[in-house]
Amino acid sequence: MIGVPGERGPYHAGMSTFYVTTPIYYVNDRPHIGHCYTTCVADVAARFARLMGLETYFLTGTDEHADKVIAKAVENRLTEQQWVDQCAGEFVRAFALLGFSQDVFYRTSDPQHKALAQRYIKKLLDQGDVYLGDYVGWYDPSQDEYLTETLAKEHHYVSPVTGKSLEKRTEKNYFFRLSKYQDALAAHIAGHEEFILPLARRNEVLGRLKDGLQDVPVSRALKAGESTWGVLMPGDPSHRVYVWIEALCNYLTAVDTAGKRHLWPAAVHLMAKDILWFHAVIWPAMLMALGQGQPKTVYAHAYWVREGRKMSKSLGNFVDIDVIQQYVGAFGADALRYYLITQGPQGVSDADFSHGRFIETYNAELANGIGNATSRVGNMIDKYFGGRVPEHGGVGVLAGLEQFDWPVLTATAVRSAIAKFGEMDLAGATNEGIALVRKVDAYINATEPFKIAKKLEAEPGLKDRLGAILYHCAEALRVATLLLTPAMPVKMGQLQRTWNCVPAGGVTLSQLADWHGPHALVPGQGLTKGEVLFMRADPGAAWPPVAG
Ligand code: ME8
Repeated sequence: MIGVPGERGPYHAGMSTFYVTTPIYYVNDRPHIGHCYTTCVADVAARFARLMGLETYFLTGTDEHADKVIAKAVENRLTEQQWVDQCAGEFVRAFALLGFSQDVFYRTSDPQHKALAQRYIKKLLDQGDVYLGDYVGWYDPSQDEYLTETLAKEHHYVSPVTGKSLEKRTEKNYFFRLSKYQDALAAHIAGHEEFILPLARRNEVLGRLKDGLQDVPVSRALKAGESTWGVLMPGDPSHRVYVWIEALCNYLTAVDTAGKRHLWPAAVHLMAKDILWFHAVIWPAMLMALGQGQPKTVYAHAYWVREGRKMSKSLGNFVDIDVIQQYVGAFGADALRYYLITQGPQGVSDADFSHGRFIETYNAELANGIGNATSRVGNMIDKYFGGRVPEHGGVGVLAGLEQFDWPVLTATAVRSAIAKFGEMDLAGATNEGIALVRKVDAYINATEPFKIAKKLEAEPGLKDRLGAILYHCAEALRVATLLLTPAMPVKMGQLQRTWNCVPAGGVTLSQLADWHGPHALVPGQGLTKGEVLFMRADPGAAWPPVAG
């Protein structure tokens, strides 16, 4: 929860476009849960934004020009392009497994990106924001980046990531005049509380800014015979644009076309804390130099760790695409998406990917939660009302149940979910749907429709009350499915089809959810009970599943 006045996130009433991005991932790694997580958060945000009626554009993709790519291509006897095509394909496959709805899978080897990135750098050169100078620094070959003297010293001159020695290098380099933008950046961050989220991260960035900004190198000299893979420095083909600088440009190059320019500035750049500095300081300064608007929010989440330990290559404990495939195969993509969104490292604390926790969440909130509630209500409507939505009941039918004011309860849940979406609290927004399901459970416990049904033969007059109770349950669950759709589009779509309440296109969430509105369940319309949404999982079952 953000406790400061002002705007609290990237969404605000009155906005019409919503451009959401993930980092573009290095192609050399196989896709893993970290990449899928950020992209899942972006997907849920994009789906909420579409439900809000916003013109939404969701970008994810791959960063294909790192030096490591050249080495890997050589090692695999492929051209760079063949190698990146192959690796990018793995990301596309992983994202399809999880049902992500990106509008573009953008790749920096795309000619549009390369041409526009070069055009931006040329503009910076022409106006003196990029200049040629001498660079002496500590280079981390494993990460393809330079460390500042302070940072290199702090890490005893070895890579903070791999522990391998750093190399002291002097190079003729082009620099970006980052120092020039120090005050403007500090003012922008100070003036926009929603610019860096979560707030604790914003404070970290502000703290680091106070140490002062140095100009940053934006190119690397090519050695004789070295591959020219990447984006070359405009007017000086002996230099390649440093991959980070070029990669950041992707967010703008992707939409810097006649049909898409109106999508800029982006609503939100999503990433983990590792690359916040690039997104919250270097990129905004570049945008200032380019005369472009600032993204509304830069949101840095924390990390997934696995069973309490950092995921790393040396531990070989990544939840990688194969593991992801096992979860999707056994529980469905939506179950994994739900787990990622509600149990993931949004905010500042790391989250543990634990199989036990997955099963616990799955059973409590999906199988015994939305799955059970919809199945109970669907079965009773099928059995006692011939599969037709019952009447909602006239005055007095629900006497004694006034504390369950469903029109108010559902409207409050929707408002609160929208507010949480607005501050990028997608777990909170999704939980509003589950909280509504819990209220329906409490209502069923309080009204005991099963018991009423048993008395029907003796007291047929009770049928109106039973019908009204079930109408209220079903309608509240319909609203819950709307709030759960961004996280679980497949399962909620399945339920909406069997319940005959597939949301009409072009209608906003608030309109769809309106209890008294035209999208509410209509008495008399067919409501079939459908298949079990989420089969209960056996917590004692062997995992991973044994093949065959
Ligand atoms: O940094 N937990 O690419 P990258 C959560 N190409 N998220 C994680 C994670 C974890 N354990 N591990 C990775 C790059 N991520 C550059 C980006 S953008 C212009 C260039 C996610 O492949 C998270 O989003 O190393 C993190 O920021 C990103 O993967 C890093 O991806």
